[in-house]
Amino acid sequence: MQIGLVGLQYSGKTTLFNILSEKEESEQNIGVDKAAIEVVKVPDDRLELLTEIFNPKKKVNATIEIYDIPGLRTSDDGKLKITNSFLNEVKNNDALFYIVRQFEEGSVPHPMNKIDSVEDISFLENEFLFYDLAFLENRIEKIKKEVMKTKEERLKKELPVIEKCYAHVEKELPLRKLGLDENELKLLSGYQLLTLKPLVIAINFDDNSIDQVDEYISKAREFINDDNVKIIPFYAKLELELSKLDNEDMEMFMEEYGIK
Ligand SMILES: Nc1nc2c(ncn2[C@@H]2O[C@H](COP(=O)(O)OP(=O)(O)O)[C@@H](O)[C@H]2O)c(=O)[nH]1
Ligand SMILES: [Mg+2]
Repeated sequence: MQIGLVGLQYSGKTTLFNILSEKEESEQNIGVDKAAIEVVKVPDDRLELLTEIFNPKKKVNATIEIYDIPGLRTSDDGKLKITNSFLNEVKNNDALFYIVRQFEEGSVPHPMNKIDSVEDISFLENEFLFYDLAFLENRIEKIKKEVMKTKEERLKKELPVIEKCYAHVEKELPLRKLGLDENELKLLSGYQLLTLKPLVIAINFDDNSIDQVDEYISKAREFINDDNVKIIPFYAKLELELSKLDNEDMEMFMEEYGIK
């Protein structure tokens, strides 16, 4: 299965990607905006978590492709730029991992100059809702035309499902919260609807924001309001340091920072 790391520029995607893929420092692409695919053999709790959520049958020796999607940047008008190539790269994943930032770091400015992980989650959700809404609207029109011409049974069955999805997304609710049944999901499986994809949200903290972990995890949970979405803290920079230490030093380090 393929998981896409999605987020704004400088949220820590590539750092996380490097930790998960256990890249040597010399091969790392930190700060670089390059899409990369990597096959990773579940060496990490987070991937364990993902295989449990998404892929229980294949847990043994599961390999997961992690896709480091180039981050969203602002264009000249100061707004974040959503391009078709970005959306296409998001679409191609079986599950999404939102990487949002809750660390201050002067040398790497947040694209909107505002550190607020919930706002970034909300931004991604809204853009993806908007994409789904446009897709569904188009599809409804197409089906209606086709049904008049061909009276095809499959399309007749599809229409109410698409309309139900449309009505839900129109209320600004993600499709993962619609509770679609197996048949409905099957009908939709070819369409790559973004808010239907299984989601994990990872909030990136550092040693200055570590005491805010509970606060921001709760805020994100309140915003998402969906028990099927896992929300986890991670510590990109600290973990990168950790990955260079041996076991004994690592335990001391983790204790010092209160990382479990
Ligand atoms: N202080 C601090 N810096 C971080 C943290 N995570 C990432 N960075 C830095 O932010 C920059 C961008 O990180 P990167 O992983 O390339 O972000 P991406 O644009 O989302 O891929 C790099 O210089 C990282 O070292 C963090 O938790 N704390
Ligand atoms: Mg990057």
